[in-house]
Amino acid sequence: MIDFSLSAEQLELQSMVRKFTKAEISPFMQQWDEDHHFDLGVVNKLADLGLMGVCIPEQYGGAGMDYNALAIVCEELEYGDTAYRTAVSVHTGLNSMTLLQWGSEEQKEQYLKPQAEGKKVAAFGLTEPNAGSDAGALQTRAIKDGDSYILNGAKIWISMADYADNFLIFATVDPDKKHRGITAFIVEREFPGVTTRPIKGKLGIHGGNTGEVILEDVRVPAANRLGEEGEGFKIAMSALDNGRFTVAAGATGLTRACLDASVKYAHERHTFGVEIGKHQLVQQMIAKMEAGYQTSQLLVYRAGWLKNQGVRNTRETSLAKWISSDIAFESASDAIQVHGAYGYSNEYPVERYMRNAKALVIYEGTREIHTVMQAEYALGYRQDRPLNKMLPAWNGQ
Ligand code: COS
Repeated sequence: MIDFSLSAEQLELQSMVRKFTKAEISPFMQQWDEDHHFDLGVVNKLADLGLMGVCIPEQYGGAGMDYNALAIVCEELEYGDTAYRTAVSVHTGLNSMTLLQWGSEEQKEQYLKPQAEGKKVAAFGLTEPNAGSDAGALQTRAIKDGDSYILNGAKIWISMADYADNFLIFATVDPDKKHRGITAFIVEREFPGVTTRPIKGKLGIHGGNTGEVILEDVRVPAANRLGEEGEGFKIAMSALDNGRFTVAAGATGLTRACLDASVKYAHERHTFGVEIGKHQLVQQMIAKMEAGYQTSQLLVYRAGWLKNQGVRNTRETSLAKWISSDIAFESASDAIQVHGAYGYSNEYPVERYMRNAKALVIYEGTREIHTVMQAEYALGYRQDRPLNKMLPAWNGQ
């Protein structure tokens, strides 16, 4: 049976987050973007509404909803701005869901629960100055010392670096082992030797925080190792299966924002004696946004449906991320075109949408990485096998 309807609970969630975005994000966003201001108050309000752990089971402090509920949250938030969806992506998608999948009961109690309750903010530290797409080449070192590890290295392009309480940090215990030496650690900001600093001069997401995380002789208890030594690359990739899902879901929201802004403007603006929506070349751009929005949403919900079943979805998630982020960028570019010269100024939000959309095409796997992955799946060079620890299926109603 195929069911395309949202449940009553999902519809309620959608309406709640839509209202939240309309009241708490959209009215302020142009100014925040101009001022490069990230508002932690928004995250605290999201936490109060249970939205920082929407798909984490109730026993670990979450709202216990399904994985497509997370997609709904991401779509609605990114309709307001990419910054707040990104906060949820790193906190829930990349960090908390990874603790749910790979953590011990003690780690879930100590770290997952306060994160899902929104009492602690979490981020994800994989990328390094010399290891982006080639994540297996990371150089941050972890050296075992008694009952702890000493971490040294630097992470870059870390969303929420300056606000996170907890980081999931990937380091190698043996560089000769390449990706099989990579190991995951839960690192608290409070651990001596952890410092962060913001990255300036970004093209977009001016209203969000992106930074560096520097680790200097950081002593991490062995109890904070997530999974086994050498299991970190798999953990990072499985985290990306969830992070990419949230990016794809956010991209649908951005595309919808482009569509709505363009439709509104197409009714308001008149040229050659008619509103511009009557011109077929404007209609073509609007039709493409509509088709792109529907396509993205179908790909996202299919990936979410697979997550709900507890099966591997790397292939489907990668496809959703690739296509939805490309569509968001093209939609934003077309939305500017529909607005003409006005679209080129920050009097309208569409120039912000385009600057933000470019990030989606780059982070959590560039367009090129996903293109290659899809080709490899099609050619039979890449296959998805079940993992020893899968993201738990959703068993609720
Ligand atoms: N979940 C769990 N394990 C996974 C996995 C996943 N989604 N994807 C791969 N693995 C495992 C593989 O099974 C393989 O295990 P073995 O060593 O036991 O065989 C191992 O990880 C290596 O995987 P693979 O052979 O696919 O690695 P490749 O080097 O071919 O490709 C790519 C890796 C390029 C796909 C990967 O490095 C990648 O996704 N890079 C982009 C990184 C990224 O998105 N960075 C953004 C960070 S957040 S801004």
